[in-house]
Amino acid sequence: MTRPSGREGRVFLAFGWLADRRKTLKEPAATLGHLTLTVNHVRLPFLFPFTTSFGTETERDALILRLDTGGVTAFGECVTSTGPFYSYEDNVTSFHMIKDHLVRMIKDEPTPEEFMQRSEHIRGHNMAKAAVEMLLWDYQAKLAGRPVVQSLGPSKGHADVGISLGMDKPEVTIDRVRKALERGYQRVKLKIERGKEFQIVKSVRDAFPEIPLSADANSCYTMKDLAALKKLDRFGLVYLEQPLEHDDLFDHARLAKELSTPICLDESISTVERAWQALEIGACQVINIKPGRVGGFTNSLKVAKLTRKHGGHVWVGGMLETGIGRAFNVSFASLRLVDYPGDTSPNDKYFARDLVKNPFSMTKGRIKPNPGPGIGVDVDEEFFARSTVKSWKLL
Ligand code: OSB
Ligand code: MG
Repeated sequence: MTRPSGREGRVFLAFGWLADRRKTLKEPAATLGHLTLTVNHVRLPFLFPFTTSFGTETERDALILRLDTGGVTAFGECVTSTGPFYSYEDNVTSFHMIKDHLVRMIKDEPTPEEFMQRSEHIRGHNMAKAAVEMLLWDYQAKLAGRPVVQSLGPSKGHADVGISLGMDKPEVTIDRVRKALERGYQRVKLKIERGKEFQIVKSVRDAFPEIPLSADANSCYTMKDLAALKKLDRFGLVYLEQPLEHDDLFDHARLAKELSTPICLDESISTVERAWQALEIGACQVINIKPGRVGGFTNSLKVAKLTRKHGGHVWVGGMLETGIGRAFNVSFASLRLVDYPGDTSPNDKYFARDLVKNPFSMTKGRIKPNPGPGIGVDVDEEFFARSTVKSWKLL
C-alpha cells in the first residue's frame, strides 16, 4: 500500500476549494454578516462517575465554539478535558491554540480542508484543530442548508451503537450490561485495568456468553503483561482496545502477533500518517476513530478509507461529549465507511439534562443523525447559558 501523499492531496483540495469558493461567491447573501466567534467553557455534571485506567471523571468540562454570521450559527466542541491524561492536550492548551494561533485563520470563512492546509505547519494539537475544523463543517453545511453527513459521503442513514462502561464491581457491571442489552446496544465495551482484567471480563462473559464484547485498557499495560493479556484470548473479544502505551506502535505490532484477539487502536492514532504506519506494520486491525482526536472530519475520512483499504475495520469512539460533540460523532458514524458499532450512546447515558433540546434517541441500537442543516442540534439557549462557567469572544 502506498503512503498517503500530502502533495497530491493538496492539489486535489486546492481545486475543491476553488470550486467551493465559486459556489459561495454565487450565493453571497448568507456570508455577508459580521462574523463572531466565542469559546464557552461549559460544565455538565455526569449522572454517574466514569472510571477508566487513567482516572475518574464526574463532570464534563467542555469548550464549545460558537460561530455566528448574519443568520447562521455553527458549533464545535473540543474533546479535551481538564487534565492531560488521555492525551497531552487539555482544555488550557487547546484554548491557547485556538485563541493565539487558529482563530485568525478562519476570519474569511475558509472551507474545512483549507483550514487544515493553513494550520498544517502547527505541530500536533489535533484536538484544538479538530474543534475549529468541525465548526467549519457545521458552518458550511448550514450555509448549504443540508445535514453535514451529506457533505461527508454515502451514509447508512443511521449509526450503529455500542456502549462503553466505566470500571465498577463485577456485579454492578453485569447489571449495567443487562440494562444496556435491554436498550438494544449492539456491542458492550468494558474498561479494564492492570490486574483486574481477567475477573471483570470473565464475569461478564460467563453471564453473557454470546454478546459482542470488547475491552479498553487505555494504555495501562506493557509487554511485561503479555501473559495476562494472552489469558483474555479465551473470551472471544471482538477486539482489545489500546492495551499498550499511547505512542508505541512497535510493541502493539509485537503484541498483535502473540494474541488471537484483534487489536484496536485509539490513543495511538493521532494522525493519518500514524494510522497508515499502524496498519502497515500490523499494529492493529481495527481503529477507533474519534474525529476530535485526529484533527477533524477531513482526517477522519482519510483514516477510515485507509483502514478499510487495508482490510481493517473502523468505528467511531466518544470523549464523553455533550450533545453538540455527540452530533458530529453520530453524523460520521452513519457513513457507510464505518463498519463496526461505535461509542455514540444517546445523550441520556451521561447527562440528566443536555445542551440540546433534540437529544438523540436509540431504536434497536441505531441512532439517526439529525435531519436539520449542519449537525442539526437545537441548542437549549437558557440551559447553555446557565451551564457556562466562562466565555471569551475571540472574533
Ligand atoms: O478510551 O474510548 C476511550 C471516554 C473518555 C476518554 C477515552 C475514552 C472514553 C470512552 C467513552 O470510552 C466513550 C463515550 O464517549 O461514550
Ligand atoms: Mg479507548
